[in-house]
Amino acid sequence: MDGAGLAQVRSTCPYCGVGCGVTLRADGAGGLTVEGDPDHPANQGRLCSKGFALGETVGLGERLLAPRVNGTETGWHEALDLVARRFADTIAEHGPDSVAFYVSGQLLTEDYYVANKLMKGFIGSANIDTNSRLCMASTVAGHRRAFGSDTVPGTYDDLEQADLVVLTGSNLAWCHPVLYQRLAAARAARGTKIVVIDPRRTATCDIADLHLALKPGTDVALFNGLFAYLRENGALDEAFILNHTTGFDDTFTRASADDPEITGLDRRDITRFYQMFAATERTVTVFSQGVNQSTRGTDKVNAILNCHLATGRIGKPGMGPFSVTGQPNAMGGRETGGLANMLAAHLDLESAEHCAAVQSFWASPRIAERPGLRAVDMFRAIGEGRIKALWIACTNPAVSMPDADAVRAAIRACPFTVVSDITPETDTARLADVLLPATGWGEKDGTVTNSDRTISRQRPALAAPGLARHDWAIFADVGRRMGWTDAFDYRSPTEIFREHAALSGIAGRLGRDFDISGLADLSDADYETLAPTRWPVTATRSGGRFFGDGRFFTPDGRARLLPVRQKAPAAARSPKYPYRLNTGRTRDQWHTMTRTGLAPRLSRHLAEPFLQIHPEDAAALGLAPADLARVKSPLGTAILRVLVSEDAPIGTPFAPMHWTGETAPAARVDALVAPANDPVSGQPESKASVVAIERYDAGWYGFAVAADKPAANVAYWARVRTEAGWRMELAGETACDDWTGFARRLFALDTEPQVLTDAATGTARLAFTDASGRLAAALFIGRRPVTVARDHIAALIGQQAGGVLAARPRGNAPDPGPTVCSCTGVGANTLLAAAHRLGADLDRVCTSTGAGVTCGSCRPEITSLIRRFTVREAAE
Ligand SMILES: Nc1nc2c(c(=O)[nH]1)N[C@H]1C(S)=C(S)[C@@H](COP(=O)(O)OP(=O)(O)OC[C@H]3O[C@@H](n4cnc5c(=O)[nH]c(N)nc54)[C@H](O)[C@@H]3O)O[C@H]1N2
Ligand SMILES: Nc1nc2c(c(=O)[nH]1)N[C@H]1C(S)=C(S)[C@@H](COP(=O)(O)OP(=O)(O)OC[C@H]3O[C@@H](n4cnc5c(=O)[nH]c(N)nc54)[C@H](O)[C@@H]3O)O[C@H]1N2
Ligand code: SF4
Ligand SMILES: [Mo]
Repeated sequence: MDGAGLAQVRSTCPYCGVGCGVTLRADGAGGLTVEGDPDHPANQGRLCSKGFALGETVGLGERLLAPRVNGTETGWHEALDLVARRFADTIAEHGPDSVAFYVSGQLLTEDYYVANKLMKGFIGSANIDTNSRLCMASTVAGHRRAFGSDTVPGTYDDLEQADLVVLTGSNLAWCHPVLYQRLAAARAARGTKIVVIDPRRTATCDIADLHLALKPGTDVALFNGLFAYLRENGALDEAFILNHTTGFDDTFTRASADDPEITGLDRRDITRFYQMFAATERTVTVFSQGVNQSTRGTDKVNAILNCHLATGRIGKPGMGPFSVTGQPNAMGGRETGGLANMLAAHLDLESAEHCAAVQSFWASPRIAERPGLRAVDMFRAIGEGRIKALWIACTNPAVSMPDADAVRAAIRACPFTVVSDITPETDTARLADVLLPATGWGEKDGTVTNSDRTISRQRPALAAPGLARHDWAIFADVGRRMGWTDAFDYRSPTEIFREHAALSGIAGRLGRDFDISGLADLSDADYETLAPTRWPVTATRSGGRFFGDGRFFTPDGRARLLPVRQKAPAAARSPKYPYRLNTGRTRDQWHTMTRTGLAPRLSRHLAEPFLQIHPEDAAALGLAPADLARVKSPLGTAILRVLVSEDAPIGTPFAPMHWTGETAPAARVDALVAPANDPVSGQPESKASVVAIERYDAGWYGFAVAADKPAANVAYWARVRTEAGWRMELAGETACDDWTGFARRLFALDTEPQVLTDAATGTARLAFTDASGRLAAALFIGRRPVTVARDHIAALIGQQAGGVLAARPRGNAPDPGPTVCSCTGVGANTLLAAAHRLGADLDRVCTSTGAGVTCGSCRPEITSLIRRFTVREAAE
């Protein structure tokens, strides 16, 4: 549709796997208003802070608008001829396994389908892997071991119909906020009991009846203990075990051998959890990256599945194991076979029958017959020169892969690297020989599948900018240029979707779970208006749950109970590396920040890379709040701001994964993470690397705000957008004797600043104004971390700001404190003042301040803020 169209378009949020429906309205000037779609089954109109801010992310300021070859803009013909030629030449010389694709769960199903078809069917290698290897691989492997298929049995409704919801390794409040809101509402309405299993106290714990802060990596022992307890207390479903499973005896013997003591939890808490589970038929266990991203990830998954299978609590209303997916199309990627060890349509690469069926359907010259390289091995092979041509699409591995410095070096050294992205300003895009401009969310047209198997349409509301093209069209064009003209002769995503659906019909006939053959004859108009649809969709069934009937996709139709053993994470703590580093997400940023980082309101919340560390660890290390810490692992180093908090367990600090060479180059946490993989799934252990921590004593600390993007070359900096421009934290080794010169370079300004210095304390404050006296930039320097009212100062850019160097809100206006509600910008101090006035009543505090009433994503934090405040007040 043309950008000028003002019609309402229904689409899907491009962030998490909840898959919320959105309604979009283009303003005709490139802008977009975004609202929750009241008719979408996933969210029924709700959105979280990230969804609400989508309109702020569609600007073209940082977009890649034309192909680039070696940094020079070219047309598509030149760029794609080069890509096709280099891939063909490399294959001719070194064979099909000398090339690789590394793709993403953020591609649409149609994009994924074409990329996978090109690699597995025509190039003839299975060297296509995806960032889902870092995300869902352990779940896929665990599902396949237990069910014989990668099937999510239940639906979101189960969370609302359950009487007990166990959340393990999932920070649902921040990572699947709308699902969390649905659960919180169900709890308020019907008293759902909630258990959170996470070493760290997270925002999700605010609705927990029980928080089990187990030692990292001990989930198998906890669930094995549960399995044994259920048996010993007669809580198993003997008939289900007898009729629908195999492996009970071995599993029970194995489970009984593990002692849940190893979790470090209080015996009474463990028993309470086991009693709740045993007593509650309607139990859902939600799991995510605390389970998957582990060298025992697949075993953790099976330990959970064992408990659900042995109680027969699967595939029935309000019960079942539930893997919540991270990316918007993690499921679609699995359906199209985007992983190096899968074939399309949930078919098996190991099965000659399946391979032959797919090859014949594609009429392809060959078909990959053995698994390709999995992400970590793929980048290792690239580093070793075994892969000589690489195409990365829709992911930023130079930041998000473990051992990220080595991955960056490998990509740089690869003889030929193609990157398809929406922006050239990523750590990975900067390494590309050929950079291809893809259309982004709001422009793309296709389908995604969310965590509960619901296929939804992403529809365009904006025109493709510049020369940007859809990812499927780029892959198909290269396929045609490599000589496979008929196989890649697609003119629309509809054609691809129909082909994908038809192939799934063959999979269905071969006894697979993924069958959407009922959609294979969709007309163009039907595809255009396709409403959210849960798979399977066949002539005989549509949507619903799997396995309630006790029939599984294994050869004998029975589910497998799997004996699994507790084992520690790969790296052991030592005197040299005495801490275990946990990593993950914050509420308002998405991965490497290429999109959420464009929305000023999302950068209000936790606007700097940080190390969340327990007060005892901080004291032992001599770290005070707002200090900088240097974190070292055997592989790399990072500098992070210290955030002292009892939420982090002793010995296990937490750091967010979001920061990059573009936003905080010293704070890329994956530079610290060891590439240790789960032996079954190949998923790396992103949450349990060992590190050493010390205070980083900078020679000086700085805070800057500016209308235009500032740029510095100092030991530490972190930069985010604000409504009026930018803000930046800085620190350097040696103090400078010419702060005016430094500030001019930082801001690229040559005017005379207003300067206030104090040689005795080492502070300097500089302000630049434009011709009409409005603040253009300001810099605050000190020998200790700078304490100024940051949000307040950031808001002064572009204003008449005479008093800026006073660095406090003017007059008697109170400092609002760090932002908690990003929708309205309400800060912690404002909320605490309201709680002081009104008491610890969440609704009253929210209503009076305006916080937490737009999207509600910050309500868990407000609850915890006012609760702690009242605890402190009571103690005083
Ligand atoms: N705001 C936001 N939301 C997102 C994303 C984002 O970038 N930002 N990304 C999306 C994606 S792709 C994904 S995969 C999901 C991830 O969603 P989640 O898995 O919920 O998020 P994480 O923060 O990675 O990790 C979850 C929790 O695992 C805990 N954990 C660490 N080690 C262990 C352990 O040994 N056992 C247990 N039980 N828990 C442990 C951590 O303390 C952490 O709180 O989020 C999706 N949603
Ligand atoms: N330490 C640590 N590391 C982790 C994790 C962790 O918990 N801890 N989590 C892991 C997990 S679960 C995940 S999913 C990964 C995520 O890691 P990545 O996939 O590397 O992160 P993103 O920032 O989502 O990267 C998406 C890229 O695609 C671009 N893009 C956006 N839309 C499009 C499009 O339509 N087409 C194209 N071609 N490009 C587009 C974006 O600009 C961006 O550069 O990180 C993993 N890494
Ligand atoms: S919960 Fe938030 S990020 Fe996830 S799909 Fe919904 S609006 Fe998007
Ligand atoms: Mo993920």
